[in-house]
Amino acid sequence: DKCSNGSRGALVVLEGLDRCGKTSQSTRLVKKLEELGYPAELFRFPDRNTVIGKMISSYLNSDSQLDDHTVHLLFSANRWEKRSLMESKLQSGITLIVDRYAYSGVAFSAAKGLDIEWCKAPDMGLLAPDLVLYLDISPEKASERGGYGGERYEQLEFQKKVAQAYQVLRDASWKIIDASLSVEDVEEQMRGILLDCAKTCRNGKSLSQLWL
Ligand code: NYM
Repeated sequence: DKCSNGSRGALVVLEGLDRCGKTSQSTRLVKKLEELGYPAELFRFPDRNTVIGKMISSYLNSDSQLDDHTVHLLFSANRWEKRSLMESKLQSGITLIVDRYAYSGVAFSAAKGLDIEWCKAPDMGLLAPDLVLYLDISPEKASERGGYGGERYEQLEFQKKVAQAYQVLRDASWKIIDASLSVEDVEEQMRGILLDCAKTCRNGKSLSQLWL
């Protein structure tokens, strides 16, 4: 068993605009890791299965209205309610592929005009990712992909603002993936980077905290 020597899994986050392909790529990466002998699981935020997640889901479907700050804090709380579970999975040797994380929280709220520092504050102290993969696609191209599903935020003008907020947020450690290519070619760009990261974590890199 991979965990018997105490080595941990990697925390890998996929970020990007709506319709950038994160969800199908996350599923593929979990399968690929498993094939290569790295136990892996998929997490996604928002996690709509919790009580808080159901409030978020209702807001996204426009079944409820919430103040921008309120919903921002709900998204953050939804990550906090998974923090200890994520930590124990990582410590037991499981690599987590996470479809959206705190960066989505900041980018989408900043796109509404909220202050970036205010947006970051509630997520400080969450587990810091070992790797952030940014699936880069133009808002125009993303909007052409099978159309948007009609949820809140799925509009071209808003997505342009989200893209700008991600630009402000990203740092040199992020890996920028060309997400305009085929599913196979997008995965190909990520595979090597992902395996390097999984190896580094297995070899004892320690977990750290976000934005502290
Ligand atoms: N979203 C997601 C936020 O606004 N803040 C967050 O913290 C997170 C995690 O929710 N348009 C937005 C981005 C998406 C929407 O996500 C639902 P998904 O990946 O479509 O289920």
